[in-house]
Amino acid sequence: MAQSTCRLITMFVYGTLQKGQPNHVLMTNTNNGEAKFIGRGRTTKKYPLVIASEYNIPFLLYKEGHGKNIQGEIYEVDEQMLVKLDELEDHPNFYERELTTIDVTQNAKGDQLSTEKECWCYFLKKYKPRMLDLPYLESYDSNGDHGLKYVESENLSDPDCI
Ligand code: PCA
Repeated sequence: MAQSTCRLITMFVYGTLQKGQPNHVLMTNTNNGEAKFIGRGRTTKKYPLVIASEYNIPFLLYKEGHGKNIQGEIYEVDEQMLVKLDELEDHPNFYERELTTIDVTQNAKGDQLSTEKECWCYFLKKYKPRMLDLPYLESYDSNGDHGLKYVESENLSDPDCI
């Protein structure tokens, strides 16, 4: 089958899937399909990005207009990779994948750009209201000075974990 017949999906990742973060390896493992880095950007809308649960998981709360314009990375992924990502994030039970507009600020080479793109992104919709009281980040780094390093776990979809 010719590669060019595969449908590519544009993803915006802001958490543990980014380069240098604990789940990025999933995107570089070619057994999972293809993920091509196409640049960096930030959400045109503001959202609360918080770290929560005993596993220190980054969550983008589905509450437009609150929080910050969130920085992240943009990838084109094939359908096989999309299935893997949805499995990891437990879409649609835990995170829910939605389209949102991204201001693309850099291409893959690091050249400055200014263009908008509709990208898929994982949001937490069923959050507890008290999560809105946590500090709002603009970008995520597991080793950031918040001190809340990500803890690997199989229990993402346990509703008690948040
Ligand atoms: N992984 C996804 C959503 C949050 C997370 O840790 C991401 O990096 O975008």
